[in-house]
Amino acid sequence: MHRDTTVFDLIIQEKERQMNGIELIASENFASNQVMEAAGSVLTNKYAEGLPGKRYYGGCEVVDEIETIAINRAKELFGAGWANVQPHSGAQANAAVMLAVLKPGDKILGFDLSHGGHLTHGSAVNFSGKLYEPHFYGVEEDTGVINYDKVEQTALAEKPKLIICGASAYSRDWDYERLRAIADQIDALLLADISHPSGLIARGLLNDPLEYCHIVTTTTHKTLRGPRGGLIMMRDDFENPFGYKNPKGELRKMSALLDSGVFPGTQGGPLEHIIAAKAVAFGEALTDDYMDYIVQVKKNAAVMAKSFVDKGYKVISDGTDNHLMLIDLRSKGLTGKIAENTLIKADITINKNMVPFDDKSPFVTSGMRLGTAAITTRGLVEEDMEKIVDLIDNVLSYHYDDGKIEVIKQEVNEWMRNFPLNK
Ligand code: DSN
Repeated sequence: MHRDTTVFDLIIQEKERQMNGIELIASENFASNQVMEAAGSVLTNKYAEGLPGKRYYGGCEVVDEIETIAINRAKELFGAGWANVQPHSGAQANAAVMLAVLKPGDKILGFDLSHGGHLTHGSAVNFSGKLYEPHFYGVEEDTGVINYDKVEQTALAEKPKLIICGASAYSRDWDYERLRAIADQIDALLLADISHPSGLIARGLLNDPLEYCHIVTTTTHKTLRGPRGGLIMMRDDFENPFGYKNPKGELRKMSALLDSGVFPGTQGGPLEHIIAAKAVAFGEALTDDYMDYIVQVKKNAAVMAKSFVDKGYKVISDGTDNHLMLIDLRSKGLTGKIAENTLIKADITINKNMVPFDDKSPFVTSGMRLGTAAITTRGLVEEDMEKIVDLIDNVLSYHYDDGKIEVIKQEVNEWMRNFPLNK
């Protein structure tokens, strides 16, 4: 068959881009070769609607085994009692949960997108804000940290059916115990979306949401370093508190509601090639090598945040507990848009991000978000974080000087060539 060089030349180009640059987008990582091999395997050819042992198609014996391994490894990794590995993404996982537990118009309470939350936690432009009635909590302007007393006040006043915790740009750990106590006062369910810090949570470096949250969702490709995808988990199954019954008139278990929220509720055939890649990634995340990696991710982020503070940058909440940080650039007279567009000229990739109480639009923003998951996979350690902050500070200080930025780009490219993407 004719080789499609049009597409494959571009894939080679993208690999070069990833090799040459310093990747600081907090939600990205470099999957291992065996994760990518599974994701690119013949399993893409198979239809397998349903669950292992209960499929709507023949020939599912092998994918049943693979999906069962993925489920069991996810449970072992997170200490979960139940897992569904089929969601195509974090957004799909959240859609399935909401379809399972909410009716259109029900109230939800989530972390404000402009304070670091996620689109699927109630944003007006997302299904979660269109189908349900969203309410929000945020951080304090002076500390950049969530005030749980205010979360409680809003929860008691609005009585949402679902409280959502978790974020895309919040660098502090979560008080799941307090949130559960709040949820219990109003008989709400508590959902934790741990998409960003799931790798740190899996290996015990942050509080454990499964101990207190009814349901936990995550992506599998951020700190977890697997293929792009989603996952839903519970520590313990329970009868749904909303009176949803099966055709026999029995109260439905939450696991049954969640399974049907994924399929047939929001998805068709599962991506068995991606599920195999998830199984491989969960296996990797259980190893000592991954433990060393994720500990280094956290150390690198702490050093990077401190280096920014030392150079006079305003890091929201003054530091980080996890792999990421959010920086308010207003004190430097810069916007997120300028920072993103200038740093990319030096092959340093970050993303512009709203900061809490931002006065700029989401297309401009006052902030930038950075994370250490990807560069740590490449083998960078604490002293390299100081060097990266120096490079970023130089680029931003001379953002008007293309000649100087070109010199920094050469330095970045030569330096990064020493580090493989992954092994
Ligand atoms: N787009 C992801 C992130 O960058 O955090 C969240 O969906």
